Amino acid sequence: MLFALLLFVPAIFAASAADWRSRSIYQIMTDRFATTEESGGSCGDLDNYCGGTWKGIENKLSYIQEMGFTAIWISPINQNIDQSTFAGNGYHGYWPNNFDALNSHFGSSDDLKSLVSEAHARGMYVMLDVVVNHMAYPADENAVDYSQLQPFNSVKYYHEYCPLTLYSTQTQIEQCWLEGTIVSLADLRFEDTDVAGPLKQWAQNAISTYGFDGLRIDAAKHVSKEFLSSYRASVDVFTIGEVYSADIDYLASYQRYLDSNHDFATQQLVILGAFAFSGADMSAAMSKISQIQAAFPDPSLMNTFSENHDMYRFASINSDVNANKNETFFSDGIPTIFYGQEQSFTGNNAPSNRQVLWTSGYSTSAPLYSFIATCNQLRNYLAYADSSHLTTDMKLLKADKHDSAIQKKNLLLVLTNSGSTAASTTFSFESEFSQGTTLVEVVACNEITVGYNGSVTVSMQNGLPRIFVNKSAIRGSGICSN
Ligand SMILES: *[C@@H]1O[C@H](CO)[C@@H](O)[C@H](O)[C@H]1NC(C)=O
Ligand SMILES: *[C@@H]1O[C@H](CO)[C@@H](O)[C@H](O)[C@H]1NC(C)=O
Ligand SMILES: CC(=O)N[C@H]1CO[C@H](CO)[C@@H](O)[C@@H]1O
Repeated sequence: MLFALLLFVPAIFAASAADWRSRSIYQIMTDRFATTEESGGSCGDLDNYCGGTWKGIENKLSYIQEMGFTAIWISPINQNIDQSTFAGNGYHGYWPNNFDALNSHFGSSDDLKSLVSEAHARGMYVMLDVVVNHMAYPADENAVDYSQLQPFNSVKYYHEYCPLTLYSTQTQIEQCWLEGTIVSLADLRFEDTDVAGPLKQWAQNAISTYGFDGLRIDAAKHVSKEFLSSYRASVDVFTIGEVYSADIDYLASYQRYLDSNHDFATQQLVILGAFAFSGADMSAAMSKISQIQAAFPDPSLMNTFSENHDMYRFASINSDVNANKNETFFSDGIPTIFYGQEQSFTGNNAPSNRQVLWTSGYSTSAPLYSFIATCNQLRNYLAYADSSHLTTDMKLLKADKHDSAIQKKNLLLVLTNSGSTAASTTFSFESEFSQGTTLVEVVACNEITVGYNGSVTVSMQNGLPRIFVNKSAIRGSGICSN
């Protein structure tokens, strides 16, 4: 069935926000995903380099593409602090000390070009993670040797040291230094042209040299909105910002400066609220959806996710694999899965949530691998067949403590947080489909007919979601032989 995806691949050049809207993104931590030889030892120390490379990613693009993903997001590419004596190297990419050099652990410039061109040949976009807030030095703030940082090699390029302790004060958030535990994160004076200029120039060069289709801006909350907006204008590619906040209005305000932001509101209030915590109240969580839709300038461009490199893995909060099959894919935003999520990786705080994939015994027959593939296939098709699908907001039809029904145009999701061991129950509601419409249930491929005034009744069992789609809307897709 997956062959169908390849037919819908548009040509790649200067991807716009509208082009990104229909994508789904696989987030990779470059050091942890794949080695060049596609094998490699176990990683003794998750605080240090484990051996993943750009070549490794390139060699494993099929694993990602066969799950239906149409974009990847890779770790920052710059040289990071790296000392053999130092427990805590920048394997993750967020501790840059030289913007003029690539991170040689990940490979060569040619390897990176080759990864991007192979992704493009497959019709996949590549999003680059960029650091603009700070440079890193492996000592405390009094001992930073600025001459070692390139190109910002003088104290004049940095905000005067103050520890960021008051998260309620925007000036502190932007101008004080992030706590770097064992390293100093020297906070760049993004408001000065001799800092902002080179940062923009660097990004423009990276985009033109390697062909990246979008940027993910690390710690976007910690630079100013003015900087974000002029940076966005100068790079002229789609941008997703990391504005770590589940405050709906605060988060939404940033979408006026960047195309998109990670949707921490949906992640924490809706997804974790409905599915992750014991005693979760589906109805209370789902009631946030309309609030979120009203606040965001464009919910369809927000970035929906449930795990990332800084958060607890979902499976470490709720190990029930069926609870993990929920609405992430069919929210209004662009869905993103963090590498290993398809293998039900556990792990809470970093670095335990950043395990290596190659020693994990991963398999393409893992239950979430095929579930994600099905969800991607359906979303890719609906986006291709009907451009208004993605921009039609989800509508909550009904919710109680454990079950909910949500319609997004031709798609109907019936979700439960009751878990795998729950007894079978019946859930009835009125949909917006007209009486007599045939709905196909993906995965199982059975059909139901909508009753009087849109009514639908489904039985919920084993804590599994049920995903239905208007049969006429998938004609010719190959989905469930339609
Ligand atoms: C089902 O899909 C078809 C094709 O997109 C559409 O014409 C029809 O209106 C849809 N039916 C309902 C009830 O939404
Ligand atoms: C039909 O459905 C709509 C929407 O759910 C509801 O407001 C209305 O009361 C229903 N009418 C009847 C006759 O059931
Ligand atoms: C298949 C899928 O998208 N499952 C997601 C459901 O939501 C949780 C977070 O609440 C994710 O971790 C799952 O991957």
